Amino acid sequence: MKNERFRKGYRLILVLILMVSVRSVTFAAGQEVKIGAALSMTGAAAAYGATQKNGIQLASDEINAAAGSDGIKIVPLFDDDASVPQQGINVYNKFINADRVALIIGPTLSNTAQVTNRIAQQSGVPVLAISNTAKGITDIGDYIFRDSLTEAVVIPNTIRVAKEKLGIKKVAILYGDDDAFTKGGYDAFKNALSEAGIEILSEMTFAKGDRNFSPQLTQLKSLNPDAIVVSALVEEASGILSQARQLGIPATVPIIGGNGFNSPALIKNAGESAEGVIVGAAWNMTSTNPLNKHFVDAYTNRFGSPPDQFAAQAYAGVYIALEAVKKAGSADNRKAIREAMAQIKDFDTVLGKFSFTAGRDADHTPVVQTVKGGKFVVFGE
Ligand code: 1QQ
Repeated sequence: MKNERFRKGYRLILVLILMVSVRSVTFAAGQEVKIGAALSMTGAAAAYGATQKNGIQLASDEINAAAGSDGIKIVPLFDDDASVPQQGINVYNKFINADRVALIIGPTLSNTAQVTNRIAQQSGVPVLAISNTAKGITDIGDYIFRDSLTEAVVIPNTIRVAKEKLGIKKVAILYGDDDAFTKGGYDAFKNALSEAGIEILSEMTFAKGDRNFSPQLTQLKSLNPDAIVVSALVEEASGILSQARQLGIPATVPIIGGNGFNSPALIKNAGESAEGVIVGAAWNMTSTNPLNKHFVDAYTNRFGSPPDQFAAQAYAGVYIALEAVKKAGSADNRKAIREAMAQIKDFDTVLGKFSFTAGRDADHTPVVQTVKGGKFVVFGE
């Protein structure tokens, strides 16, 4: 009798342990999860914000239509960070205190993130960056994650491939010295170039909003570099490409860019002058990963033009956020969502199998692209 009771009690404890450890929490049907999306819809980074918004909208609508995701309904709240830190702060404060979001995706620029993310960290609100590639963003604290590969990871690979394929020996660098991303990209290029034994003939700067790059390009042309390395956001990058060719720097001198080049806006703005550009990326349109074809087709059908890397990282970001919410078993417990996010491993996304590093950065293989016939195509890996 005593034994029987013991056995029953034992079984009950086992079942309880199982229930807690499996955590197959189901949400009430239609349980809303508010995600704040701070994106650059205007200003210097507006070209990126537009496709990021599309990626987030598409993923959210797919999740909500499927309704199979434990009943979760994603409610994306979009707001414009205007590509400047102060507006990013306003948007973050609204998301955190008024909307009471479960987590925040964005802001678009590292330059804004390095300020806004401190607010989220202090408030205990998880942030999933989808396009910040500068050093130090996730070092702000343990609530800060990113699915965007850092320039420190991508650029050495770009330089290695460019050197192997083009035999580059000497370059000139042109970079924006007033932005966390363009400056960080410059640092990463400089390190990678010296590690690769490539000579730097000259380093020149510009500022966000500059339109005339002929003083720098004229000087640069006289140095006869094998390639020009540019760390810039897309508006300035487009001007540099067009003016370099107008000033007679031949197409045989390729321009190597950083993450800011990964937008179709570059090709649209610079036209012919964008041909032959070389840029490292976190994603390629023709990636054979099984989720990618669906994503590219669904995005193209809905928005009338194919996605870019920023759309892919945004789309992946929503699914990563959903996975964290599901694992946390809560639609609004920010601490539990943070903890679940840190556990994400080998999760299938359009970026490939996704895991965070111990430092909450993205961890997958970059690709090197070139522009050919008005399109980004794989240059090497
Ligand atoms: C950053 C970037 C930009 C190009 C994002 C759009 O990589 O600011 O970190």
